[in-house]
Amino acid sequence: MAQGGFTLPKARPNGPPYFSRNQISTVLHQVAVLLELNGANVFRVRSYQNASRMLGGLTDDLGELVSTGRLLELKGIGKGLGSALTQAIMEGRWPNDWIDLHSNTPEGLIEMLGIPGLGPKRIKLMNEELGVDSVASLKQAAIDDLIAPMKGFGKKSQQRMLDGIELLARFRARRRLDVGLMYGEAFEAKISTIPGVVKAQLAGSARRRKETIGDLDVVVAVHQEQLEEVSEAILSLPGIADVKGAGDSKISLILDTTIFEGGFTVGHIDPNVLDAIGGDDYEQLESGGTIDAQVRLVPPEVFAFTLAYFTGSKEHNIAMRQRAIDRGLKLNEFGLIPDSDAGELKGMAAAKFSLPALNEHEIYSHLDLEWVTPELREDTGEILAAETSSLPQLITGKDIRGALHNHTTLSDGEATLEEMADTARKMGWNWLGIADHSPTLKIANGASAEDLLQQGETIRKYNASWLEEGVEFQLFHGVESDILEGGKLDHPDDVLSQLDYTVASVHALSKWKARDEIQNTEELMRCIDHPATTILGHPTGRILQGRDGYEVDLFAILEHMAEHNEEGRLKAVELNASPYRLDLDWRLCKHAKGLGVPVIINPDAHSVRGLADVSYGVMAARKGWIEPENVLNSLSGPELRQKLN
Ligand code: DGT
Ligand code: CA
Ligand code: CA
Ligand code: ZN
Repeated sequence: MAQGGFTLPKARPNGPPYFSRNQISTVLHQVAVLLELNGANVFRVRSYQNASRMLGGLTDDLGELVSTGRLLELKGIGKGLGSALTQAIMEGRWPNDWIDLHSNTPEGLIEMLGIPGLGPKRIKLMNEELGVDSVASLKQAAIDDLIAPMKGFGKKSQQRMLDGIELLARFRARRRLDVGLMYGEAFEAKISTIPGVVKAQLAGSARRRKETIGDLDVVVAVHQEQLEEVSEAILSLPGIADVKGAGDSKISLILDTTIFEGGFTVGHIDPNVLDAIGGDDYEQLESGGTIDAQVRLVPPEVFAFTLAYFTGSKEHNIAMRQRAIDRGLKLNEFGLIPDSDAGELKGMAAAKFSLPALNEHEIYSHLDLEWVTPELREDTGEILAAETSSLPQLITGKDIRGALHNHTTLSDGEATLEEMADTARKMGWNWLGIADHSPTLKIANGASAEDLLQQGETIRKYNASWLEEGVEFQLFHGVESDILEGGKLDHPDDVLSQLDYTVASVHALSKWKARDEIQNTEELMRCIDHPATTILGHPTGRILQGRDGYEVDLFAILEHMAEHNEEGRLKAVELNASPYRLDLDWRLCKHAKGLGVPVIINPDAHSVRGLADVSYGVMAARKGWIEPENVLNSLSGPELRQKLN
């Protein structure tokens, strides 16, 4: 029972104190919630809540607090609670009534706590009056319109529950790449430091840099004689909400945010995006989330095979296995085994006869292939390319010299023009483009033409003084114009013509989603035809885990853009690098590349920190076979200026 991370943490091996202050504070909060679910007296519930808050805010050493007796002197810690905490901290044992509360509360009720905006009091009420005892039965009750008539509920809160259930399901099923990588890298790092671990590496979709991650797969090399110790050490790592299964060579578990020592926070999110992923509830959803992880423990000589297998994709594996079969070999997670040797043997027994491979390069080489970088392993032509020495020379973070879609305090950014420029220079960039929102987008504080042109003056002034000082850095001045009715841009032509470039983006999603593919495609094409349009911003408007984009025929759009480029008019497609978007999708990058439509990887930064999001765009671009010459980001400032003119 560990829905939503409602578990009692295991005592760490070398206490006291056997638990951290964070753990104690979390458990007190959980107990309060469980008490409330079970209809306990409000004063009792409140005393646990208060104690949780108070201990969470202390900086004192827990062991000292107990041994000096100061714990009992704290306001709000009564005798009963004091001795319960003393036992937990000094002996590593949770009080029996807390254990009972955790194991006797129906799982379905705890599961419901994960629904944004729903607390224990209302869950209890609905349980008593409607017999609702799980997320599924709550959903049915809402659909049947049984919740709205209840006192203190109403239509609006019923609808909000339905929306919350849908969001929760989405966040439970998959996590965005940035979140998945945070968990994966933290977990990989923790396993790597366990004595006896030769090597630990993240595999699966996280290693392939897919835009969302189902579960984490980690492969660990360990000598057989240390297997047991290492397994035990993994199972007692912090951040494990529950263990689903633990065998000799495979551990399945659920991780929660306690894996992050510095806590888990979400940074500034642009309101447009936030709206699609739960608004005010988003932080609760994300930080209350969990992610499954599967760990495979194998001997060091098998490691490369297991890593390759669990990196996938399944489709890539199938193609690789077929290639092995064609050569009289059997490829699996244990080895690459000649048919003649393995006979009837299976698994690790057959692996003894495997061709050796110290790393993945050697596996590919046994099959007459160049090593394929994990991002490309989707069976979309990479095996043929690896056979014929024609794998792309993929873009890396070092190739990025600047980006064109960034916001400042002139619209909805958090940082000034100066701060953004300064950070870009410190990142080693050669140039930076500023494209604040246009007037129609009120929610993003779109700037007036006058303010925009004023910003241009400032930019020219900085550029002139950098030129004079011999600083190899320059700013480009653009706008992120809303695409209005009929594919029109949001400023008059005489304003647009004074800018270096225009990023044209759709923001009025509901209108675009209400129309069909043909209409949307036509409007976008009309907008692209506008002489001022340089870049098509976040081309589908999708928000990962939030909403699908509007319907549009991007193949037709890219072909249309290709025609413009052939005739010498620069029309670039944005790969919006925000991990919430990653739009253009990597699956279409290869198509843009084939058509000769330049791609621009844009962080869509709303803060100085946001500039670093460009790295997620690079991941997606790599996955889409993009090489440095396919993007505008690899140009030097002077080269880009020439191209924009
Ligand atoms: P995810 O977790 O849904 O984001 O995607 P993956 O790719 O991480 O998939 P997962 O976790 O189910 O399995 C990890 C890798 O293991 C997968 O990419 C390829 C390999 N694998 C799993 N099942 C099969 C299978 O039935 N056949 C083959 N050939 N490979 C498999
Ligand atoms: Ca996976
Ligand atoms: Ca898996
Ligand atoms: Zn923007």
